[in-house]
Amino acid sequence: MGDGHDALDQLCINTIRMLAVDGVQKANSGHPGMPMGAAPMAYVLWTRFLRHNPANSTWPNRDRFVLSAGHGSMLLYSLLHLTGYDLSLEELKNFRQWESKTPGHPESCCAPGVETTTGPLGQGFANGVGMAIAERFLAAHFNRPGHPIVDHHTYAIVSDGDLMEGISHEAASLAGHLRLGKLIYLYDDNRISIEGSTDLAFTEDRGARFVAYGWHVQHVDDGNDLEPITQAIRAAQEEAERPSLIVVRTHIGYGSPNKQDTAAAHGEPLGSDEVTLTKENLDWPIDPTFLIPDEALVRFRQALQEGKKREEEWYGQFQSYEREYPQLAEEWKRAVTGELPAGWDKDIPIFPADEKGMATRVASGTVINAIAPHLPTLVGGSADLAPSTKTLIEGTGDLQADHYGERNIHFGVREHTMGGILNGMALHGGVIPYGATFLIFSDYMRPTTRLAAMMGLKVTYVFTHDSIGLGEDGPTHQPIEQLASLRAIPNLIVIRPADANETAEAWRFAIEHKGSPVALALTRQNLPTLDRNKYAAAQGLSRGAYILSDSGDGRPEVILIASGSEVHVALEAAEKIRENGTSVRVVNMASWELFDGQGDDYRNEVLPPETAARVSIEAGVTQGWHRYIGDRGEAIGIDRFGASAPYKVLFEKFGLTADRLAEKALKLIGR
Ligand SMILES: Cc1ncc(C[n+]2csc(CCOP(=O)(O)OP(=O)(O)O)c2C)c(N)n1
Repeated sequence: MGDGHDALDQLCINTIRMLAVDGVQKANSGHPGMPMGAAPMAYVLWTRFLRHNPANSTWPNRDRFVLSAGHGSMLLYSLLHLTGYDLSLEELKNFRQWESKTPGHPESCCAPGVETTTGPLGQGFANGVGMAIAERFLAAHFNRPGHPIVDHHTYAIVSDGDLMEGISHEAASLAGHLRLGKLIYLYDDNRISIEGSTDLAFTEDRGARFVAYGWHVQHVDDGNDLEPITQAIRAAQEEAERPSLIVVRTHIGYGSPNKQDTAAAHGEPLGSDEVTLTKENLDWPIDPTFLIPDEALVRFRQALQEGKKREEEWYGQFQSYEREYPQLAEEWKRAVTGELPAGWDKDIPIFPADEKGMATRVASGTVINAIAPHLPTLVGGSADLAPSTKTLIEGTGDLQADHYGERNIHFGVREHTMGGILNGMALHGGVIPYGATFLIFSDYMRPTTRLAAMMGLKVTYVFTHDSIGLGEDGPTHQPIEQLASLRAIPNLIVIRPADANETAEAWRFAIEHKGSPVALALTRQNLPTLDRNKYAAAQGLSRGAYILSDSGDGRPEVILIASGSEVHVALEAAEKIRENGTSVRVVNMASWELFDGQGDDYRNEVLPPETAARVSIEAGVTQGWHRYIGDRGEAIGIDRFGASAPYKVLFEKFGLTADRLAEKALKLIGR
């Protein structure tokens, strides 16, 4: 053991280890090995560096800590309990049990101090990069000379699995490019994953890879030696220009005589015999379990006093900032609470009726630029498709190293990490993040979208080129099953507007909404801008589905239900059906999720149960539409991959035409 490693340190480290061992043993499932090996670095970080206040886990200028290797959750839970967060020892004993605050993997919902939900490897890595970007942006935007009100580090513990996953490669590349000097990752280099040694599949020089990405890389050869870990973190803090990776050689299951350095320590309890041997080996009492020696607790709980002092100091700084810059301070408070400034939407245009119309992606670009001046923390970008997704904010530059206060982020061709970064930005708070790509490539970011939904994050996705309507690029680029697959994600709101004014309403909703991400599906091709004197107002979109056009006495014989570009096909079909003397209703179903959230009365008003003759039309798989059209309904869609041809030809060939829709509808009612 090196300098700076006294008996109390050892006691504290073993306390973390044994809480993890006992927690996993009691739950009879979990991952003891990672916490046992990583306990010393976690201890050093949490007791010597991390600036946090366990009594207020939402203090905005706290350092962020991400346990990217979420399977080692007992490490985080132990640290949270020991340093005085509102997470009782009972909760640690309830690890992995129903309604405990200590689920199998850390979830942002549950215990204070869990900054993000991790478990799918690599996600936490990307989230940390997003947090660090948000920190730099907010610092550039709000700090004034002598008033660094935003000034914190983002730390993570990352594992072999994290570094194997592609998302971390993408995130590391961008973090290096952006020179995120306040990002400090400790790599738990234990060289074991589930199938055994990392030599089976992971043999590149990891450190060299990060050097090539532009990171500052240090090595600590003995993960039990506190002094070199301390020095490395200090050096990482001093490095302002590059993100830091500290490669710490550790031993999975450290202290377990038969399981240390083996995959057996990774994902199952040590077993009661081995727990006993381990405790003997580390000179730890076998009973009681969940033992926290008083001296260790006193040491850890110093975090409460230190945290209180730090937060008070910060608050003092903030008050003087507020005196000097009252307006900015107001803006800051709004940004961190997520409150919108009055009149933020006042410049959203009303698009005049126009047969030629515009693509909804173009309308979206116009709306972004109408709201951006009023929403100074609206920040976003695209995965190298901004000219196509129309997501650039005009009048502001590119967010780059040394220009962190600009609002256009270039994520590069890195959809997966874009999603993870957006999540990290939303988790950090203070910013309103959005990201854009083609709808087809939402597949590349699905794991991050799922986590955004799970965490209820306010993130907006701009997914353009939303159907075969993109034309000649062909089946690789034409979304077919993507709408259905996004709709399958719980707590994700998907909106597919039918014209420019609905696009404006969709953005209005996305900006005002809290508690779930919103995905906008937008067209490449022009769509007519509907005449709202003839058709119902675009505000109906906020209810998910609304009656756009109706004939007769409000008791239609047949209902056409459509989304996005196919709404126009439905309107044309309705004209044909009416010529026949049949009463027909066109329901614009822009968002299933919003419609499903309406009361029975409204839903029955829009889709009266007595009208069983219903036809849906959407340029994607028909899966799911029967929920709205019922057993007797017909769904028109595309249950195959697309094709390369001009888009009008494709709509014709795939049968997404007004004639076919009218014919099907009439046939349903026997005409
Ligand atoms: C994306 C993803 N794929 C697979 C898994 C399943 N899994 C959990 S831990 C793990 C191996 C992790 O090895 P490592 O990161 O080195 O953790 P350690 O063995 O050090 O605990 C795998 C494959 C996962 N959690 N996430």
